[in-house]
Amino acid sequence: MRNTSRRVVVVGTGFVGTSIAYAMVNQGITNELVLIDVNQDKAQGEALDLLDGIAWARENVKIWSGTYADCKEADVVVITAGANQKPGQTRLELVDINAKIMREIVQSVMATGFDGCLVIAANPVDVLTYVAWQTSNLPYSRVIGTGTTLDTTRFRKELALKLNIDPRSVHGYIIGEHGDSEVAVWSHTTVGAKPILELVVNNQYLTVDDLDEIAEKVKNAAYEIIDRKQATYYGIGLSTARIVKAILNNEQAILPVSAYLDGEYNQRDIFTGVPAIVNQNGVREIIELRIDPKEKLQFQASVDQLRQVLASVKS
Ligand code: 6V0
Repeated sequence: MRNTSRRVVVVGTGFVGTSIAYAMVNQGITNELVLIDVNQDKAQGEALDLLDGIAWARENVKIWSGTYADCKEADVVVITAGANQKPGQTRLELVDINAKIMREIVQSVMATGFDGCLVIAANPVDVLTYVAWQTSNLPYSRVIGTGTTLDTTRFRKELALKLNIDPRSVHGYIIGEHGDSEVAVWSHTTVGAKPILELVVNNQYLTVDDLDEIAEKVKNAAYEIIDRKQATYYGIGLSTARIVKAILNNEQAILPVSAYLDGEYNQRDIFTGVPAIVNQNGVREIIELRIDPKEKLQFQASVDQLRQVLASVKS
């Protein structure tokens, strides 16, 4: 009989790791879920708590708190372990401590013979995805950062609220750094199939000021939430679950993940958020949008910013 298990290991069972786990159980994305944390009691408690609802879940899921040995048979290992932003702190400021944690974890995962996809959510996610790839020796296509998936859902939601349209009917991407230098790609944003820039003509539905305001709101969303509740996790929980689902189901879905650029967008040797086709082998292909000159400059500035931070941790 064909082995039908779909095993996902989540490393780091804090706010983000548990939200990803909960989203996956809720949506029946996986049927084997392993939780690992340096704080074993926490991982154990979270596994027990998640299991308590299993009779009402969409499908049966085996959930346990495990060890790195469980990664050997995993299809996807999601890494969320690391410090999170404190009020006022940028994502890039987390780099030193989290790069060290990332290297340790990826070494432990790879030592088992793991041969699936790594999905990185810890921040600064673009830089840490590079660190994870470098440490893993996996092909770059199999190392994926959550990138701007969260920023993109925030973007679609803000536009949707403004226009009173279902966010799932609003299409567009935030690209570049998951952070302060991210870029809203207005030139390729549509509502239904209608280009958003047509909606600002005559200011009928939106004004140019509205667009600027929305981009700023999306960029600052995490700060607004962290100021009020010290962490953000539901949005990234759903965003990461979406990526894992695309991998496990071999979906060929287009998602704005942090992917390795090898000439696309005129960039090489960097991971950053760009729309990419995701399937069971990770990133199949990067979608290269013909972004406008202003967006190109913004994207370049975002990548430059990432390169600077990456240089400080690259081994
Ligand atoms: P948290 O609630 O402090 O959880 C972190 C967990 O990692 C804790 O349970 C730790 O015990 C554990 N941990 C630390 N070191 C290790 C280790 N070496 N091995 C195993 N486990 C370890 O933080 P939270 O869950 O809120 O955030 C985790 C990371 O996600 C942070 O870097 C956030 O900045 C990042 N986020 C990323 C987002 C994205 O869009 N990619 C969004 C939100 C947060």
